[in-house]
Amino acid sequence: MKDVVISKLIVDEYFEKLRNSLELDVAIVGAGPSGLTAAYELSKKRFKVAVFEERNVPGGGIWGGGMMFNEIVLEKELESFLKELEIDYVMKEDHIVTDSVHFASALLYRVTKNGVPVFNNVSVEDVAVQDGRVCGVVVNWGPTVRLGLHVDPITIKSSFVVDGTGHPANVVSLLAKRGFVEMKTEFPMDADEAEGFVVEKTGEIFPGLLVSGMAVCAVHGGPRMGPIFGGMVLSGQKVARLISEKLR
Ligand code: 48F
Repeated sequence: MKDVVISKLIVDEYFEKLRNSLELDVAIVGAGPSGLTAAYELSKKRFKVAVFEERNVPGGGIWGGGMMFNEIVLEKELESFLKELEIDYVMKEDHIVTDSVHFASALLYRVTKNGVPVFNNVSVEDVAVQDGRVCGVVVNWGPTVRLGLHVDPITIKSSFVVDGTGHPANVVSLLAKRGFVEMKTEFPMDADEAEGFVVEKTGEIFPGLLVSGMAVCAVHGGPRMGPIFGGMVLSGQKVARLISEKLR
């Protein structure tokens, strides 16, 4: 029966992918622009990386552009990054403007093409901590977590974990509520200030746990910003650089 062959192929391939991801160099939580950029940069250096995304559709806040006007803006300094990824864009008023669906698709294509598994529908509900260091992520199905079902998770070992969960900083908040770290809150909108703030404060917040993207503003008390994505890309690049240095 063809249907059973199809089921077998899916189950076999998925479990091989999952089994190969049980011990990682880097677990990236959240498939938004910063997490995907970090995954892309780390994959170029051949580190063992996986991305965990609680929603069905990876890409985070990219798809919707600003208020569902599906265009995003980046600083002109990111031109070489867009060229590297073969993303089309226009340059206007000293800024890059690109179609958000095109940008999200290109980033996802490059990450997966480089062999990084993106586990969509998988939520990171906790971290593993041993000897005062984050050493893995505790995962469950996204819908299981959302519905509050009483189902125990499984654990994935990782030398480093990146909180790329955007505005709520969901991973850092797990440590904050236990008193391991202090967490501030995101400040009101100010794109001029926010872009630089995000990049400057991107880094390790607790041994083994780094924070990137908008989660940085929630953790360190920086302003939010609208659909300008240069800071997200630069933050993803910086977190990848910091981890690469530590892993080497
Ligand atoms: O919010 P998001 O796009 O993160 P980001 O990389 O980029 C922020 C921008 O999109 C935008 C902005 C700047 O222009 O203000 O908002 O900082 O993506 C975060 C992803 O993390 C997922 C969530 O579904 C989203 O796709 N996520 C959140 N919590 C978890 C998670 C979790 N516990 N486990 C897995 N995924």
